[in-house]
Amino acid sequence: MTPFKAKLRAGSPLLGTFLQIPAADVAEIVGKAGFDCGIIDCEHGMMGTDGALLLLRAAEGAGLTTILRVPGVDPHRITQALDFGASAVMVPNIQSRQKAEKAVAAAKYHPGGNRGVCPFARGANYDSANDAEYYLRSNAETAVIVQIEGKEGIANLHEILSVPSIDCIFIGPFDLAQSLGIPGQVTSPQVVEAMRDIVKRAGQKGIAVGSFSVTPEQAQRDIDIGIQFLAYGTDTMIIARQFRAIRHAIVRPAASR
Ligand code: 3PY
Ligand code: MG
Repeated sequence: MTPFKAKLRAGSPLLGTFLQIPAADVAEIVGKAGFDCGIIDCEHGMMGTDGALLLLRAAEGAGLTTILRVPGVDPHRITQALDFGASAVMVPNIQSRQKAEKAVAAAKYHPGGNRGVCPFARGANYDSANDAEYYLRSNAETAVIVQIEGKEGIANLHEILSVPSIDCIFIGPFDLAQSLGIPGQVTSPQVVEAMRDIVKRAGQKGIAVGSFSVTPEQAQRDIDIGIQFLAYGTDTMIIARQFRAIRHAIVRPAASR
């Protein structure tokens, strides 16, 4: 399975979705539907660590590249995500250079950081103790995605972008809209302008940008403004919308009495 970083480097737009339901079947369904990647969401939703591991295994079997979103800038959770075997870690709400550095340090072995070492973890192929290349290979292959989703992160974007080993900036339009004082208004000109600015500034540093969309029109607009990594909805959203659409589409006669 191609790691997220390699897919990103290939340059074409990537399609993913957030996986919040701790059922292996969903990861398989998404993989077999031909999506590029699944973001196992341990920030929101109902995903515990056991569920995350289950999904990682199922996703791999279905050819779906995995990203694990941790709940925050927690070095233990970041290390654990990579030890589990996720090919990328996504860290929410990065507001400063220090937080970005902390995230990267937890994801990279020396000399790129101080990631906790266990050469017997799943992500280390269960035994890399005698593999001298393991540390460098892992540093080179695993991706770090940091989320910019607030005014503070935008204000400090220049410094955040200068932290080595950040592979992708992921915009969180819902948190961003809230931070701009317009919660829920993810397609408002203010949010879109902020997104354009992030894409432009990250592009100047050669860093790819991803974002979250909840309608095909929004996803198309994201492509138009230069978003390379499209995360379309969550599994919960897609299932809920389909069930509701079917309920509305089937016209049932009213009861006769
Ligand atoms: C947001 O919109 O805030 C996100 O983090 C998307 O997952
Ligand atoms: Mg968010």
